[in-house]
Amino acid sequence: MGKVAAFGPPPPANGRKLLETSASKAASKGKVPRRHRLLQGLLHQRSSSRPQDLNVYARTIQSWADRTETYDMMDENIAEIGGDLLEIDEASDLVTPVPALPTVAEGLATSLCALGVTHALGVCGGAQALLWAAFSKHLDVLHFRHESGAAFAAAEAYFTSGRPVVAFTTTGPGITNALTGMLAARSEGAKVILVSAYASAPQRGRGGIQETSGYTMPTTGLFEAGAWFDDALVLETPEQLPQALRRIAAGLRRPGGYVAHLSIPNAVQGALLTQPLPRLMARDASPGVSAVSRPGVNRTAVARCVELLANEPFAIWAGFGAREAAPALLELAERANAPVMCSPRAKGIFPEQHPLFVGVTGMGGHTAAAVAYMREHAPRRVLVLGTRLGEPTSFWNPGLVPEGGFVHVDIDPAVPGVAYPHAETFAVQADVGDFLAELLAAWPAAQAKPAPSLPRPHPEHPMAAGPGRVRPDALMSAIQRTIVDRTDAVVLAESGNAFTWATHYLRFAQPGRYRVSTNLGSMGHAGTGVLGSALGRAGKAVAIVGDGAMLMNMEVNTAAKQQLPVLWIVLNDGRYNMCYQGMAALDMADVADACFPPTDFAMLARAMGAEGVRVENEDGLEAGLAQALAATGPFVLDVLIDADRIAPTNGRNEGLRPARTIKRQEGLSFPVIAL
Ligand SMILES: Cc1ncc(C[n+]2csc(CCOP(=O)(O)OP(=O)(O)O)c2C)c(N)n1
Ligand SMILES: [Mg+2]
Repeated sequence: MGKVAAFGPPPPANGRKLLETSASKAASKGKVPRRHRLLQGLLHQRSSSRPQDLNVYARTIQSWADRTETYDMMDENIAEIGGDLLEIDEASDLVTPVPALPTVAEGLATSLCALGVTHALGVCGGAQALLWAAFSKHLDVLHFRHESGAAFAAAEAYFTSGRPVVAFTTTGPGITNALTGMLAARSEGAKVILVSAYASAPQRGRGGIQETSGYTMPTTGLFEAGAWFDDALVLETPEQLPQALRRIAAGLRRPGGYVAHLSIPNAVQGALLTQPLPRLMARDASPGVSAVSRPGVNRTAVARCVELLANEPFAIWAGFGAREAAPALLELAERANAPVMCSPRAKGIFPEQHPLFVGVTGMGGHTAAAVAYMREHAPRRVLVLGTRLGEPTSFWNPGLVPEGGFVHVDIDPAVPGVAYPHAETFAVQADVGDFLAELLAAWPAAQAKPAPSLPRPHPEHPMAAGPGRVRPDALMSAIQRTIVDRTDAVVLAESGNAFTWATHYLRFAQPGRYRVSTNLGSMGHAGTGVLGSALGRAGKAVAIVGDGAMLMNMEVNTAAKQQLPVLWIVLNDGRYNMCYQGMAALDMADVADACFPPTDFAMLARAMGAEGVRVENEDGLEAGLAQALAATGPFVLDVLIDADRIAPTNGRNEGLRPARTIKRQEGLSFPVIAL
């Protein structure tokens, strides 16, 4: 018994014809039925065999059929060729086609499917034709206009769907284009598998089109695990695929993010698998189900946390890593009357309207309110849950370090203590949800400390429509009323003034409603990632973006093709305004030009197959938003905003001042940010 594998598209008509002619010739010459059936068996393979192979088989068989004297030899030879293709039952003389083993591309596509992937987002190219075809058969493939947009969208689709997502590219520029989005996926903690094409071994170094190899591109980092990817591999033979899949399954099972790169030479994409692939299932890649997914919670550490926290007032500082633990976080805060502050990415994990909410720290947040709380209420310790306390969250502000230091819980043991190396830190490695469950179980029933009275951190929204262009704060107020409070749409805010206005003004009451990338903070992330958000939740997603970012990476045409329910709200000010205002704050606005010609985004949207409306003043805001929300497909709301209204960057520009002008605090190796 032998096997033959499937290989790409069905054979061309001439291959099929030859086979059919051979079969009928053999039959007409009165050959034994077994041979006829062998030929029919080969015919059965036609939909799954490589065209060139079929042609060879067909010609060989035809020549045998024409020469009856080679009849006995034919038996042997057919067995030799057909033995690979067919199962022959000697007793009954029955011949059946062996189920074909797939190609690498096919095997990869079906395995990714089995691991829970449903979507592949990318841009096509000749070198990944077989991958593209295989993905198209087994996954929902969405073509983007730029690979980075595809990768940003893949990351965001992960966050709204909880499923790993494939990003795919061709060789060379396809891979390099995807890198920013992949870096964002990694820094955000998404699960994205990049599948790309690589030059076939015999062609490397010979000047191939878009050659992708060590001769033309850096291999370190791109095709090896490191700072770009958790796992990266060039698949040199089909035999490596099972191992690669096992690695991917293990990576997907990890708590937190996982970003892999599998690059496949085109000869290997079409190569037949020589053994069946391991049978994978979505649960092999699910951190929720797998026994090895998360470290357990150390009870001794929990007991120590109770000692450190329960006897004196403490505050909680929640990050994105706490997003699946919102109910437990609320319970702990309310049982202990512990005030809660959060990182920008954690908005909504603790309800922002709650009386115990101190404010958002960091980029665009309410750092002044948080520092005032720390000064006036002087909690003994701060329980940090799932944030690395990096610059976008803390600005490394010493005013946020409590007297007794941090109790810092993170799934990543490398996180605690790093942002504030001088602060006393009790580190606990655990999933935040698992930790809180144990902590609540061990929490003393004794009377909680009285709840402090805290001012509301969010500024009042301007209600009355002002004259002239739209004030960004008035826009946020309208977005709050029409989108945040009245729909369940996911809102993404783009790097630029957009994310400072949104983080500062919008108020969320649930996790999963607000997305912002603050660490990598790449322009283009929200404006293109929003397609993934909509795709992943099969519902409305809204991106608040600057005009500069919108011009940098635009996927309106992609959304139009798919009729995705995406709404872009463009802060149209004809400037890289965050940079403009930043330079002005540093007294350098007159030496550096951050302006660009005005753009009509409503017209641009219509030109690309989406709907578009321009709002020129605050009177038109509500109607514009209502129209935008009513749209079932992509919609661009082009809002002419007042560019001179200073965005709430909150200390960021101070951090950029030349070092000599910044106060230094003894014992700290970083500049103190003035508030
Ligand atoms: C890829 C990338 N390049 C450059 C930057 C630096 N940067 C941050 S905000 C900004 C200007 C954003 O302009 P725009 O999108 O128009 O938003 P605005 O601040 O004007 O609202 C720039 C250039 C960045 N964050 N990402
Ligand atoms: Mg702008």
